[in-house]
Amino acid sequence: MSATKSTVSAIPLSTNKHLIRWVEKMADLTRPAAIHWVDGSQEENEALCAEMVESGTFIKLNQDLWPGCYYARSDPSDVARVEDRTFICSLSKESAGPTNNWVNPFEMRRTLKSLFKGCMRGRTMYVLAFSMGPIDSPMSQIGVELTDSPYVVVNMRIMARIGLPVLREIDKDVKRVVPCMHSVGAPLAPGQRDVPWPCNSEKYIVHFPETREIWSYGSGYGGNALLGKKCFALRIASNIARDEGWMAEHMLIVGVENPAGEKTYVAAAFPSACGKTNFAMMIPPPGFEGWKIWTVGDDIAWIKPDASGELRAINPEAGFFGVAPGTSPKTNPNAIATLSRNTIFTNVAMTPDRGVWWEGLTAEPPAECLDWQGNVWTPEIGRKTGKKAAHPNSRFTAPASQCPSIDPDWENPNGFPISAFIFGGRRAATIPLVYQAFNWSAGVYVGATMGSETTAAATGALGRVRRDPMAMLPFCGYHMGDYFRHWLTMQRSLSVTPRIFHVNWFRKDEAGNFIWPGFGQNMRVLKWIAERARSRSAAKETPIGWMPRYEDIDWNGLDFSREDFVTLQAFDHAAWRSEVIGHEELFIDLHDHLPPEMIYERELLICRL
Ligand code: TSX
Ligand code: MN
Repeated sequence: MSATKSTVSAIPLSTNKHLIRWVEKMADLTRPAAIHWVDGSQEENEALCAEMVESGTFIKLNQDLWPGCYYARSDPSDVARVEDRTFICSLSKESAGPTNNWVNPFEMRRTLKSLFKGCMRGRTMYVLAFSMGPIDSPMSQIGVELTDSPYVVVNMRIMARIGLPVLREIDKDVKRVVPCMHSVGAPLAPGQRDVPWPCNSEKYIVHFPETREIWSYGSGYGGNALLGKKCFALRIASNIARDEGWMAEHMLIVGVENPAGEKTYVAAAFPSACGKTNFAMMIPPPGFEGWKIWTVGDDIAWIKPDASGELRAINPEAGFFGVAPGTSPKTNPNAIATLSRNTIFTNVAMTPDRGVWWEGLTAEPPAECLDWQGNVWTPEIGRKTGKKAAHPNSRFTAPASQCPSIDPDWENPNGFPISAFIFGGRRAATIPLVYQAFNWSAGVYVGATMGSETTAAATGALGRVRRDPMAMLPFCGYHMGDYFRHWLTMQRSLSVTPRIFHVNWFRKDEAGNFIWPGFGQNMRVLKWIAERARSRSAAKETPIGWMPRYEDIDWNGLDFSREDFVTLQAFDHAAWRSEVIGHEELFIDLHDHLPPEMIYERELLICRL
């Protein structure tokens, strides 16, 4: 026992001896000034928010306009996930694969131990128990995050189920708990003034797949700090899922309801900047009266075969951590309604009446506001300097329960039957609006070779295709080749395999204009997909898969010519030949773990071209 330990006081809110012992051990390592077991209550949440207003981390927004809403500005250096500082520390480098950063786990443990030594001095350590998935779901998983960030606690309260009900579950000692250590890495000396957004320039986001542990140091932002999301629900869960025969996917889940009240659930994976959240909350266009899109999730799906061999999916999250810029009453009215109250905004701009604003929210920018760094911003300053008012990766953290399109049964512990998988990408050329893969392994090939064109110069040459298999490249916690194999193997435990589709809302004509109106009009594509999954809609066979003919799409309420549709769906042999060569880029890196099916599917595709 250390001498300083007496300064740490807390009454554990759990009877679980392993948990209590681990908390003690970690407090001994990190030396917080206090320990706070998070109960998850509203009173506690209000107290934490008030404390953060006091410390300058939060600004309370105008409660008449934005009830229950708070605003945070991060440190300018801590604005996004840090992929080059993200590590998969499996015992062998081989099992992490070439697309993950790997460090020997014993070496990494030594590094982390010295980083975390005393790193919470002067701060409170919060013991944050959370459940990914409804607490009563057999598919959900439990974690405990020890964090010195109250910002993390209040965000996690929106994004996951937290506090007493989860601790009661841990007391039962039946589910394994994933330990998650988090520190902003900014200890306070006695009397030292805190900053609004403490963090450290040295960052580590570390996963130990075998022992199922997460250690995160130096960042307070999003996926780096809300450890239930990308770190647990994708990187660690993908390892658990592979071992246990299920799937942890970077996918939205929606239900498509037809006028007869029949619901078809689909899961969809898109790389970033494709409008995944917009698609998850889509409103059917005029002409689709009686049709409804129900949102189950916008980011992550845990998918498991049930006793009858049907895949069922839950959304492990309880909120949306959405990109703000581009979100508007035009592009996503359901998101705007969701974030109208009880929402945390990070790195957006603030208007003089203590409201929020971001690029794209309104057609006209406010005459003046404070940008995401707190500096005065006007449209003229924006024009002259190119500076954005909101950071491009600014976020809203909003409760899923507030979404007007949330499925009434979204917390069903048994999840929803998945009839189709959709893969997508942002592609100006070559890739048609929609096609259906011939079968499961052809579909896995489609997912494994999907890619998107870069939209920001910072992420590489503009317009270059970056391969992002199943949108999992930054999130798969093991070898990508083994991940494709797991997808292929899943077929054996299924009585019916979901149909697999590929979509591209972003094809352009020769003049550089988008051919497809997108947004709500995507409903027409989704209807064709949902009916294909029920073997109701027709299609024609092409070298790349099944495609709708003009007459297979419901055009009610939209004036879209047969000619434009032909352009949108055009299949070009020469372009597809270079496309297949592009597929090789990632496959070469993965070659020694690449399932033979991927080679065979590629060969079959080449033969058909
Ligand atoms: O989210 C988008 N979706 C999916 C919606 C359900 N976006 C925004 C992407 C940025 C994250 C889209 N942008 C979509 C789309 O389907 N399509 C486009 C391209 C596009 C942009 C503007 C128009 C049309 C297409 N404007 C007009 O037609 C007026
Ligand atoms: Mn995501």
